[in-house]
Amino acid sequence: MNPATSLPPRSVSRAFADEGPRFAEIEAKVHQGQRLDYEDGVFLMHARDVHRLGRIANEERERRHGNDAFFVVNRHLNPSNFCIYTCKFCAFAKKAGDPGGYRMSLEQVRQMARDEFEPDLREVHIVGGIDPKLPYEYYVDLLRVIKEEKPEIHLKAYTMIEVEWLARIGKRSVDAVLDDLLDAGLGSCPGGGVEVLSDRVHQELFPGKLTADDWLATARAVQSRGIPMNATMLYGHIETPEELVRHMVRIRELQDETGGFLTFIPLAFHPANTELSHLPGPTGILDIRTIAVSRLMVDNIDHLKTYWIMHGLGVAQVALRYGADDMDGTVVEEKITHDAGADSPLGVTRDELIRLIREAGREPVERDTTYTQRFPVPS
Ligand code: V47
Repeated sequence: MNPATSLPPRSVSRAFADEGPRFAEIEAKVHQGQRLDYEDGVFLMHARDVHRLGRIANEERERRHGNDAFFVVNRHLNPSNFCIYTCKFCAFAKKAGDPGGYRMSLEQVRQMARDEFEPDLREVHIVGGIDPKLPYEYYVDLLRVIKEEKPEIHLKAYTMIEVEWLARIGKRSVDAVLDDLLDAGLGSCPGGGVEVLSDRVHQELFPGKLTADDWLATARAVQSRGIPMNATMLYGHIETPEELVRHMVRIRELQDETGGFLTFIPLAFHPANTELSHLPGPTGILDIRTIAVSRLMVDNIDHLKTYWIMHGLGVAQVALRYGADDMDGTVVEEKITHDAGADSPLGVTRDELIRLIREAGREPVERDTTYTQRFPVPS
């Protein structure tokens, strides 16, 4: 027999021939614009031919965004690391008396905005611990202080965990909290705090924090006020592939209802200095698989972010060819992942992001937070 004639079609690996028919079904659905179902997602989370999965995700990514790869010139601000919650995956949170605990005064925030914010900064990403010592007014005034110093900067501030906490300590409805935050300059909300929408994982890793239903209800309230937000998904710890697919489906269901999510962001768990430090953390293949499956399953959120702080710069470059279209930003000073052992840099320059994106064969596009404006990048 001529070995050449017995080869499977080009780029379909012989080693994974048993997966061929199922992949072909999924490919046909994607090409026809049909929604993948939960079982499709579970198949893809287990499929051995990650390259074929990536090729389908990449086609879908290029259909939506061509060769563009987005980034934002931003920085992170974590006003306090004191937190009432004890989440097993977290190395950032401190209790009173712990070494390394800090809380910024509003005057320190003002000084930082005045003296340290870069001239081309477009976004500040603000998230902190649930600090029992900070009053309601601090959260509102913190936004106001930054806006007084730098009115043009977009404030992406406070997860659903913080929004719900503010309603509690402020003795107000979530809607009234949002009124105050909007009045002080809130532009959008980051997607953290959701972790995995699974009661089992919630019970095991972050009991006491918002349940899946409560996170979704708070997100619904935020989005129905017209506030754009993101959704994250923390993977690579004790969750099962099925739980990740269920998370994607639940986020997608809310997006069908509201349309308010801008970006979906899979976050790679870092175990060091956490109660889960015995776990190995995600592998490169799980990173790439999760990106690709997210692109295909979360079909109604336009953007998919590879958060290079957690993926590392190398995996983030590869992710841009496996479904991701956004590399987040310059970040400047990251604490949550670096407290948990990340070996990525604390931040990168705009020029470095542009270089990394170009090296991945993509066209860098500097964006604002909501993807409504694009800014020229040097050629
Ligand atoms: O909610 C905590 C996660 C999140 C660890 O909206 C950990 O644009 C890995 O939400 N290993 C905060 N992850 C970060 C976040 C985020 C990041 C970038 C962009 C956006 C956005 C949002 O980090 C937390 C939690 O899920 N996290 N500890 C850890 N050890």
